[in-house]
Amino acid sequence: MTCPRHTRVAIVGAGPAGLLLARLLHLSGIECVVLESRDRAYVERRQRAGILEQGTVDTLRAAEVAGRLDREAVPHDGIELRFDGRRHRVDFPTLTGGRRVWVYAQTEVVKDLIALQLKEGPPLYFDAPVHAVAGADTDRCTVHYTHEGQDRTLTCDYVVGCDGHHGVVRRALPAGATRVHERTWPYSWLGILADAPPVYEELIYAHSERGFALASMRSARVSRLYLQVPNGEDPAAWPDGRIWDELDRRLGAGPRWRLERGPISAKSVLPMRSSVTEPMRHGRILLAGDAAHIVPPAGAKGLNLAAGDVTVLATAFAGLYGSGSGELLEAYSDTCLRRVWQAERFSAFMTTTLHTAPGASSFDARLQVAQLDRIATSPHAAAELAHNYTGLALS
Ligand code: RFL
Ligand code: PHB
Repeated sequence: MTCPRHTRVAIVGAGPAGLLLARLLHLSGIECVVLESRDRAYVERRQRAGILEQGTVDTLRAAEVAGRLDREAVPHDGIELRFDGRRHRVDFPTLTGGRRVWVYAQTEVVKDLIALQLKEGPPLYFDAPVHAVAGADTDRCTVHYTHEGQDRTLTCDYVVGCDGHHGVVRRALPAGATRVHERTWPYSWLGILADAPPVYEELIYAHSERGFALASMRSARVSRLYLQVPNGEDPAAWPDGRIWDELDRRLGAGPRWRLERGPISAKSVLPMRSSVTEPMRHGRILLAGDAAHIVPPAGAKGLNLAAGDVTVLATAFAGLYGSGSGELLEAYSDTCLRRVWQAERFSAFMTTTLHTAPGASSFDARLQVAQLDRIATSPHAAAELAHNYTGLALS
């Protein structure tokens, strides 16, 4: 296969950030190439996020990749909080003037974007790991990668690192060019995918003395469920029966109600980190999505932030290559970081409010319940949650 030797924008990584950026650039007539280290099947199978903000859906529609999403995604107008033996529903449209979220798995977004890109372009190479990037401070960048057993190079005007939290592009930036702010959380999630109908029509976020639980879904027949577990937990310590029993307890099952059980098709432990790299650009190298920042998943923000970054970036490149104005590209990092820090703040709030930290006292637990009670009884507190969950209207 002949691979291009030069392009305008080289995109490293075919997760949601890289694929959506490629699609948006393609629609603006800006030449780009996507290089992905894994194979297509692996990228399409990776189980991750499940909630799309309205702004993300709007971007996918503008990118003309929302045909299946518009048929299959399920709008959600609220979430349920369970705590202290109580249930409280947070109604998004009432509290936010009409905003909502959509249940449509990241795997499906990725499949839709890949199918379209392989049909219409721009070039997308799987099994093409990038191992070095050079030239951030020069007038041209070089990307070194391997494909079909051969070492290759791609020169370009700009490189965008959409290669996730463990990617290579961030590490290619000169020492001292960026600063990383981070926090490791003292607990993880055990996530499962089960062939069982969702327990409830909306997501349930449950606080309990035994730790946090989340009941989400992928379809009318497939549930996605999470349990807080200690860091370093081995999934093998959680046979299926133990998982269902624990979910029942944390979600407040009683004599008249318990989860409908089914075969578990995937089981893994996800550590949690918050991290932001500032700035998100140095010279000709830019970072987007998880390559620049990660959030703990309780706020459902990771994928939505990635979509937000590349929307800003695509508009900036359109300005540069269309009218020759680099103003938006200059502002890229600052524009994104404002929204990123709001998402970090909200994700940290959801995490600390809902999880039981090791060594937490009964005082800590009562404070959490008081916080949740405040959301349940104050429209202002509920609106703050609803606005953040559905996505803040920041440019
Ligand atoms: P991705 O999806 O990690 O994609 C990065 C892509 O880059 C490729 N890559 C390389 N390609 C070429 N050369 C290299 N040297 C490369 N190194 C890496 C990778 O193979 C991959 O295809 O990042 P992106 O596009 O920024 O998208 C971000 C989202 O994936 C992420 O924010 C969310 O999925 C976060 N996240 C979750 N968010 C939620 O809102 N809810 C969740 O339940 C949830 N679960 C998760 C998650 C993230 C996880 N990771 C990253 C560990 C579960 C996991 C396991
Ligand atoms: C999911 O469906 O995977 C999901 C939903 C909401 C979250 C995290 C994960 O906050």
